[in-house]
Amino acid sequence: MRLSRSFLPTLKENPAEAQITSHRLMLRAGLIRQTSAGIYAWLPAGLRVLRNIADIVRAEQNAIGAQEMLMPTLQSSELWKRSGRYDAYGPEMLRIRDRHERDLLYGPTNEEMVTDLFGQVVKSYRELPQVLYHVQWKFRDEVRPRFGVMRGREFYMKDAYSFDADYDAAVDSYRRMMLAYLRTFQRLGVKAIPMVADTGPIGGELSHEFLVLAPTGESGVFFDGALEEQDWLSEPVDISDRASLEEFFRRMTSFYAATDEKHDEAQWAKVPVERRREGRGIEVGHIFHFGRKYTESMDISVSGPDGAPLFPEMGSYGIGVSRLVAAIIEASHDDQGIIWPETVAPFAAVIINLKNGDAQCDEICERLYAAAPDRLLYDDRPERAGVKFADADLMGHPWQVIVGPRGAKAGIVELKNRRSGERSELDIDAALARIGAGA
Ligand code: 5CA
Repeated sequence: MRLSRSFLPTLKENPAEAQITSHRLMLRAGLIRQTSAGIYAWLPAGLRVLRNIADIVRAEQNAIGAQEMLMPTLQSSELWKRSGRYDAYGPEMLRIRDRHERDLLYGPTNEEMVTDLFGQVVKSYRELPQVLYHVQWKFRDEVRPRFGVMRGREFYMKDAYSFDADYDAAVDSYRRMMLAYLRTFQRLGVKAIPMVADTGPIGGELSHEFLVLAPTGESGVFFDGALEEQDWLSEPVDISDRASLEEFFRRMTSFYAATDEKHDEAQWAKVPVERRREGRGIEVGHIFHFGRKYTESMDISVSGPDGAPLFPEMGSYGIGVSRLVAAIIEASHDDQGIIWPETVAPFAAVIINLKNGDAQCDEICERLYAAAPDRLLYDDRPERAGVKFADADLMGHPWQVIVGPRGAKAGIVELKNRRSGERSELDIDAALARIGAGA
């Protein structure tokens, strides 16, 4: 993308309405704009980040055998009356009436709809397990939407639902999902700590929240620092083997981690002092096992081994995709701006032309840009170098390729790493190779 022609409105000043760093930086870096309270438009750079996150989430869901589908945002009130949640959900649910006076709602979550669809399709226990997911907009009419997309009214969520024949198989599904979550967050470049949680209005008995540490987090958290050091991507788990899943889960839950609601001083005292981590956390994911709550209340069964109706055991598994954009920024920024992890960055690098109109600078920039126009941002604006540097730091591209007249003569560019600040001088091909845009 050429910055001179892009819809990428950076701001020099801090917007008055933003109280926390991520909200300020998302507005200043031109990622989002508010369109009404708690509702945001995603501008081109913001949408790229949102998509990158969703794609990593999808890859790890697919890796454990979950199947992607897409359910609509609007749901019939009838579905929710069947589970008994239509009234129970209260004023957070946005209720809508169509021209035929039928009651609809904008989905805050999809347990009812997915259970109904499952019931229409799956008839025998032999077809289990089934794990279905979608990545879709949700609406919750929060009393106090705040902190930008961190607590929005409309937000983007990945929600998955598992259906199993019995409790043990449902626990296997839960553990597979736990592994997928740990791998997802690691790939996103955030340390999200799994903590035992309350199940709230979703219901159920087994539940974990995933929290990213940040001073503006809404929950107090206590955990064993060893959890931050684990490499879940190389954890040897055979996801088709119950004993292997159990061993993984035992190891993971052997480290202490709890939110303030579930904190236990006696257990905490057993964590070595130098490994105790205390702070605040942002919830970026939440997984639940709730058994037959929906299959029974909605009367959805399959035929069991003995021919009798079998009500599948369910779990649901959410990741706040739009909230993650903010959470990643809370965890990865400095005074100059955002520092994107390479896996989610909107652009792999920005090319900074220090002297627009200089034949050699222009030529080298064009050559660099042509290598991967879809993944590079070319700052071709007729601005001062200082403005370009400040915007590059603000937007947080992992690499800056700086092209000035002196180096250009010799075919050399300067490469700056946003995170480490390290600079090196390289020829064009070496620079492209380093930023992952080489031939
Ligand atoms: N049905 C279950 C799991 S699929 C469910 O809805 N879980 S949840 O309520 O915990 O939401 C899942 C995730 O969505 C949360 O962990 C959080 O990251 C995100 N989320 C929830 N409410 C909001 C909100 N108002 N703004 C942004 N993200 C939100």
